[in-house]
Amino acid sequence: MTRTDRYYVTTPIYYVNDRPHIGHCYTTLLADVAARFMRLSGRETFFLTGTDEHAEKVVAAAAERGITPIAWADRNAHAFQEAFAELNFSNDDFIRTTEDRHKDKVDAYIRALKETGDIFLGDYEGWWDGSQEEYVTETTAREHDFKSPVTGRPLVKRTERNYFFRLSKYADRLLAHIEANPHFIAPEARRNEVVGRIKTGLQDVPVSRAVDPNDEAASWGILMPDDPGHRVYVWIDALFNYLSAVDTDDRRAYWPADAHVIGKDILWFHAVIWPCMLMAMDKALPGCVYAHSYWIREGRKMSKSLGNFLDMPTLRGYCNEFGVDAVRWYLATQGPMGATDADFAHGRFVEMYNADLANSVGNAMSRVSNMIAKYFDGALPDAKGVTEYAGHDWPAITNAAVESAIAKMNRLDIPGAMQDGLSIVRRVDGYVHATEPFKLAKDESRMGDVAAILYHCAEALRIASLILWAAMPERMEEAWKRFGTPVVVGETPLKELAQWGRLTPGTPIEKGEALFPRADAEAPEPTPVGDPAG
Ligand code: ME8
Repeated sequence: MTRTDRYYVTTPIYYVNDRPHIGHCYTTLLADVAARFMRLSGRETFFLTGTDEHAEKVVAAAAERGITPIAWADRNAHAFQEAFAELNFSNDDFIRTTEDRHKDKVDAYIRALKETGDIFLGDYEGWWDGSQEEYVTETTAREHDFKSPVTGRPLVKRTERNYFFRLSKYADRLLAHIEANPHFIAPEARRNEVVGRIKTGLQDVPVSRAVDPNDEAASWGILMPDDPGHRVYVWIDALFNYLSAVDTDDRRAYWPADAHVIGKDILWFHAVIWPCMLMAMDKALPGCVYAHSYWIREGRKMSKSLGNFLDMPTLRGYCNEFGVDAVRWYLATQGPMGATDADFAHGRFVEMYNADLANSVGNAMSRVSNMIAKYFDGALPDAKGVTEYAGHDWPAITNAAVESAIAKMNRLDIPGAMQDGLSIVRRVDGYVHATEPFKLAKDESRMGDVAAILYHCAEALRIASLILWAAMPERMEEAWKRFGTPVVVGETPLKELAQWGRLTPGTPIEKGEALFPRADAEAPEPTPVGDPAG
């Protein structure tokens, strides 16, 4: 099997101290849409997400509650798993950094890097941001008045004897790689930021923290091989997850990952430190590090201090009211995939729901099935080989949309690919409007035209539904059922499934309830469902 037949996509592994919120769900949704699309395309796909559990604050949070760190981590990792199941994510695995399968690999990777001299012991002095568990550069510290750029808490000067990774050694190779692979860091604005910063010079980075072996907290994490006085820095531990999860005989062929989908906050680790570590380990680099921007809420930044994160109870409220697929659609198509942030605003949600789903996809599907019910007793009519009518060359139209969606998904342009699906639906609307089958049906001699028109509409909508399925699996599977064309994902590749003419005349077409009932633009925001803390 060649590389292009496989697809490996990852999300960040999330800090287990937080409750899942829209940000975690968004990144994981993007990876889910990509994974689903690739599976449908016929690629052998592996989609990984998980939790990052060895942070110092996990020990503190557990102690506050009088439970063990692992009990606290279990509880919260479970909350992420549940949230992701509610949103119908299709991850193939969920890695937790506290699992032996991860810890054992990290130990082996670090040993190998010590062996080659890429990890060595040295002294480090810097500004420590305790709230983020990371050092910030002298420049950043000054710019933020020696306070954390994220939480505003004071930075402290710390000196440590640490193990370091020889990042400086790889700067030139990394720059050359970024130049030779224009999509390696996306979107482009992010790539330019990273390149600019690399050019100012790369310093070796600490990869361990000194610990007191007698301190109970020290046992939380992965100890440096052969040196119990040091623990692997949580960020280094976490980055290895992308490799450790597939570093087994049955999964090894998935490496390198095709895409690491992340938020802009963690770009440096993914676009600079991680690729250099991979070079040091003599491993191939991922195809793309895609760093999206942030969701904000009704025009305001979401933050822990403001306590206004759009949380699971709120998202669940939307899912209950509009359906899981409507929430997935809004996030996937209106989200901050580019270099600017996106606003989650209730008014906008309802507007897009009505425009894209109720009035377009749902309306076109019910209109066409209603006419088939009325004029052909619910059995799909025969177009008798006519594929071009009233200036619409349907095989060409649908083929172009599918080709375009595939090309866009290959560079993770998810909103663009979804618009390709929607564009077919809009063409169907325009076609019905232009040809007026409901008027032609009044004339018995024109029933052949009506049959051709309705076959074209149903077939075009079937092909649109294949593209839209990645974002809206549940509703599109319902559409497949109604059109009598259930799809076993991965069995027949998308290009073949999307060939014109696969719908068989005579197939019963079910009417059913509206796929996306129209929403009242004046109705208030849905009531949150469930306990925000639990
Ligand atoms: O950083 N909008 O974990 P984390 C969109 N454990 N996405 C958002 C967001 C927002 N407002 N807020 C957060 C960590 N995110 C580390 C990662 S990976 C080896 C280790 C998303 O729980 C976004 O994907 O803080 C961001 O990168 C991620 O949550 C940070 O999750």
